[in-house]
Amino acid sequence: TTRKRWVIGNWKMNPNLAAAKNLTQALITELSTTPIQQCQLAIAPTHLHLITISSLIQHANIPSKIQLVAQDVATQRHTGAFTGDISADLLIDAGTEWVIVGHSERRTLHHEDEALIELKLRAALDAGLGVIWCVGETLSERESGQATAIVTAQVTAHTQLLSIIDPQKFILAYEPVWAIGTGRTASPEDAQQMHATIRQVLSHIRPALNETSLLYGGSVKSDNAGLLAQCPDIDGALVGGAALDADSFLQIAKAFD
Ligand code: G2H
Repeated sequence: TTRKRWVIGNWKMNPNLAAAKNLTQALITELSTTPIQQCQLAIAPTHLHLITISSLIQHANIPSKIQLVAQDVATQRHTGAFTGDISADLLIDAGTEWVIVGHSERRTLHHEDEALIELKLRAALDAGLGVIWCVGETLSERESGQATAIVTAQVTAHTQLLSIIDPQKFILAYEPVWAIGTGRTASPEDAQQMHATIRQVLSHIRPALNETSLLYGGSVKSDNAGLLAQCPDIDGALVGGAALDADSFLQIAKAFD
C-alpha cells in the first residue's frame, strides 16, 4: 500500500508546561539516535503549550519532523468576539498543522453533534489545517450489534464534505468508545473489520479516499501495537495514555514503521 502510516499522541488535558517540554525533549533525544523511518509522528499538546512545543520541534535536529496537532478548534475561522475560542487561523499561527475533530470525549462531555463537528471540520479545512476526524461506537451500541451502522452513519453524515475534501488533509481515526482509556483494546480482528468497512464506505463516496490513512485508537500500548500494525487496513494509531511516556510512544511508532 502507498498509504501513509501515522502514530499520533493525544496528550489530552495532561502534562503541565514543564512535563510537556520534558516529554517533547525526550522524544527529540531518542529520535536523534534512533530515527523512525516511514511512520509519520505527531503530537497533540493542550492549546496553551502549542507555541512552546512548536518551537522545540522546529529547532530539533532530527531527520523527520514531529508534526503538531491541536486537540480542538473553534467553528469560527477568523478573529472576533468569541470569548475562550481558538480559531484555526490562530492554531496555524502557533505552528499547528492538524486538529482532532469529533473525539468521543468532545462528543460526550461537550455534547458535540454531527452538525457542530461539520462546522469545525470546515473551519479547519478552509484555513488549511488537516483534520484527524474521530468516529466510534459506544459499548451498548456494540453489544446491540449496531457498531457498523453507527460508525457508517458518523462517516456518511458528512458525505458532501467528503466528496470535496483534500485527501492529503484528512486522516480518519476509529476509536471504539468502550476502548478509550479503559485498558480494553478492540481485538485486532474487530478493529480490522471496522477499518475495512470504513474504507469501503469512504471509497464508495469517492475512489480517491481509498488512500485515506485509517488510524485505530483506544488503549493502544507498546504490547498490543504489533498485532494492530499487521492488520491490512490499520495505518497507524491515535494514542492517549501511552503517548505520555516517550519510550512507549516510540515503541508504538516502531511497530508501525
Ligand atoms: C483514545 C486514545 C487517544 P487512550 O481517546 O485518542 O486514548 O489511548 O488513552 O485510550
